[in-house]
Amino acid sequence: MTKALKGVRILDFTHVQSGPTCTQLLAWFGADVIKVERPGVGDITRGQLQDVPNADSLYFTMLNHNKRSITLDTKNPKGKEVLTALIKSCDVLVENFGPGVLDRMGFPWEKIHAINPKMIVASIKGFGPGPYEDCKVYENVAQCTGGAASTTGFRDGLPLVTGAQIGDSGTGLHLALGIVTALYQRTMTGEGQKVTAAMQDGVLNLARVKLRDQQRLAHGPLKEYSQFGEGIPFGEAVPRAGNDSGGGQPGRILKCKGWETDPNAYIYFITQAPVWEKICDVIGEPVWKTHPDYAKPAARLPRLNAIFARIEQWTMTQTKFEAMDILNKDDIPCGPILSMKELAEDQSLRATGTVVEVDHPTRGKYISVGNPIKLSDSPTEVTRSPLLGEHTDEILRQVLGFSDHQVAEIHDSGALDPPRKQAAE
Ligand code: CAO
Repeated sequence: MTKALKGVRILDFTHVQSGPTCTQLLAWFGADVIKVERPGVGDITRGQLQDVPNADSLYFTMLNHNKRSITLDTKNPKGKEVLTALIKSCDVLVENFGPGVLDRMGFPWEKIHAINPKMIVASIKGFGPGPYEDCKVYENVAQCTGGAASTTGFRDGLPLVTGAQIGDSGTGLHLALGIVTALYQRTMTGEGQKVTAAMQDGVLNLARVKLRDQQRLAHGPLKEYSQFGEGIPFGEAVPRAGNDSGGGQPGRILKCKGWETDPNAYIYFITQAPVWEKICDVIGEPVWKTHPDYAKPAARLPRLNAIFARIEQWTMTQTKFEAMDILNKDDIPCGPILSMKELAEDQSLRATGTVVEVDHPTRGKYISVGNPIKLSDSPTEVTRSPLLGEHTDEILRQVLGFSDHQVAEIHDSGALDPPRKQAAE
């Protein structure tokens, strides 16, 4: 079966997490992704958080599946020639260098566009144009500057960052959409264009409901926030809402059987209005169906803490999975808090390819998250990440068409070797 992006070639200048998640998705959809890495070191994550000595880290392997790797010193004159040839033969250049790096390398947009007018140049930066545009940015910086941290956590506690990498992987996803959109537009215009996604913007986009609430504040308190029921006045900005639901239907994380010893024996429970009567039956409070303090959503709002305390009395009699089964029969929205261990062992996620086992020549077998986006006519087969420079000669010959003599010249130039200073360290 053919792949959706078959025939698209990506010049992958990405590193760390944000950019690599983007190009990994494109590779899973069938693009030929050529990852250009610094000779000797490669993507810095190869050596970060290493769990197996002398093997690429999981940090690297889990973000760089289905790619090929070429090492190239792009500051070496011959290296620049190779890079120019790569620009001519690729459709998209993706990069998440620090601000200005590509220009300093001698490849600003104007030059790339002149070399290959069809090339799409896609970039992730921490910030868009403005006061912070020159800053280098990592995940948690984006979470803090994009509105996620100020709205995550409990009202009386510190702002919190989330475990989900919404700054890095979230922005990678945004960029991937920008790239395929630009590729589609190119089929009509024949021209490349610049695609940029700033991490701050990506996080703000994902925190969109909180900007909604910021404006609602001007018209009165946010009644679905626990703080309203607790009689605590709202300030000028959207507060942290603990585990309240963002959708306007009250929701909380509640203890389940075993919570005393299992840190994940909890369930998310939403008291969605249309199923309120069923909730009353399940928890053994049928009188709440008609009682004026409980029957209507507005009446319940000031009593949410007491209501959820009563629901929790019931959830504590069930395991999170038993509660899920019982509640789902009545379409009561809920979800067990699943640990990474449970997700890693989940057979249904294995069956769909969302969790995959991959073999690697130096580290052996490991599991990874596969492609979460399923295309019926473009199935994803996850293959291992490349070793550093594993495909250098293959790319020089097969993709760029260099002769043996030219390849030897490139080797002799030092363009494929680590810069001398690093080699001496
Ligand atoms: N050959 C020669 N030089 C190379 C090279 C190659 N193949 N690949 C990279 N380099 C050089 C660059 O030219 C640059 O040199 P100069 O600074 O002298 O111009 C240098 O490597 C450093 O590049 P960098 O600024 O991208 O890397 P960094 O480690 O200093 O910063 C990061 C990392 C992530 C903070 C920065 O790249 C960044 O802000 N990126 C944009 C935002 C982003 O994606 N952040 C997410 C990171 S994941 O949490």
